[in-house]
Amino acid sequence: MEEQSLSRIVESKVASVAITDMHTHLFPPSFGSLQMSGANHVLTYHYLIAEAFRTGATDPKAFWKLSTSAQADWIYHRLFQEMSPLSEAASGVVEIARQFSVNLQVDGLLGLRGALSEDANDEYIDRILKMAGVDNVVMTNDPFDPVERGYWENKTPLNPHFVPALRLDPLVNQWTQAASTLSSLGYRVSPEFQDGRVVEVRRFLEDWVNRMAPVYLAISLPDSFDFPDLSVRSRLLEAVILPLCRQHKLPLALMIGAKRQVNPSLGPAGDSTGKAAMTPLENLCRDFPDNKFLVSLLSRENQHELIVTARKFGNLMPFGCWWFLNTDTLVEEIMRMRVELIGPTFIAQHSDARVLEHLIYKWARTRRVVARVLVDKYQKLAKVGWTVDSARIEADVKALFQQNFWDFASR
Ligand code: HDL
Ligand code: ZN
Repeated sequence: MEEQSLSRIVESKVASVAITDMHTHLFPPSFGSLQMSGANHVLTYHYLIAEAFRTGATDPKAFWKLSTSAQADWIYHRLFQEMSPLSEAASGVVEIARQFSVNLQVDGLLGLRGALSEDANDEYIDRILKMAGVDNVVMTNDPFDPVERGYWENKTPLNPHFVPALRLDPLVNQWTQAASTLSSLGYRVSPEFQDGRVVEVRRFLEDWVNRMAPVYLAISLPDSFDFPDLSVRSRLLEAVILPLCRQHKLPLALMIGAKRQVNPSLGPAGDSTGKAAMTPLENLCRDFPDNKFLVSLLSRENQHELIVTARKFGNLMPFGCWWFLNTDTLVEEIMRMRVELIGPTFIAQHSDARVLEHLIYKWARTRRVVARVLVDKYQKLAKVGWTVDSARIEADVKALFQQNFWDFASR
């Protein structure tokens, strides 16, 4: 197949592949107050808040007192009117606007507010998913959030495109507060973690696995994460979480390297990144061979060693270019490293979208970058006489954007 048609086929397969977005913070319309969409939420994405605060000119306390609409106005003024929206997140807003035939430079924020919808219904959801080419979004479901807990306890119906994932950060990272929440919910645990009460923590998790039917369990971990050690976290992992995942054949997603609240005045924008050690991950993958680990690391400096570790352990599935890594430059760098070291055996990306319309630019970008890398790799193969047909390219692309995830989850 000559070079031109090869790249045309690769580009069209990547452009058309239906995506499973395996980590987002999105919610269906039935989860009311938790569902985020519309121009004000697009503009007050915490990525843009952090960037706008860099321009100075406001006291964080004053900003947080503003309405979402006033916050959006200020961010728009600082990042779009007083400078060019060159960053990944700012240019993403321009790309969202264009998909809605809004020319921000002419129609302004008012035009975007008129085109997007803050009160998304299932029809709007379907429209955006179609624009982004996404057929499933995996949520981040936190039973320790009283608002979200209420929706689950009331058996709130789920739009079928939304897939639950049970997130356990409070249990694993803030045991003392989690223990008092569990006690208030009728689970007999105490702030001093006693191995004897492990059964009650297990009962709590079993209840939520039955209530949510999650596709995986997930925890984010600091850059300082160690395992094994004498921490409550290690004991919960070993005595409760890993056995439960094995029994239900559920992967455990480990998102490692988040340094929470390095600047609390920025609120949700106040987290940063730190390089994690790989030994804890090696210990987990080696000592728990019947557990499946979906892994994403936040530090760019961890990416190469994560892929090497994935070469050592088939029960480690690297996924996505997380948060500060979701930029054209770093997605390309990480995609190339992964293909070159482990072939098409990983999960190319997740959006981490918090606002529905974010899906549009995040996936358009990823598709463009992944297509560029794959064209290069297939052309290199062709130069040494290996030919691929359209069906094989389609299968490789589908593996990277959804099949590797579902196969790993159901393994
Ligand atoms: O812990 C996480 O799941 C992170 O993705 C955080 O939610 C982070 O604030 C984020 O939105 N990253 O994109
Ligand atoms: Zn996230």
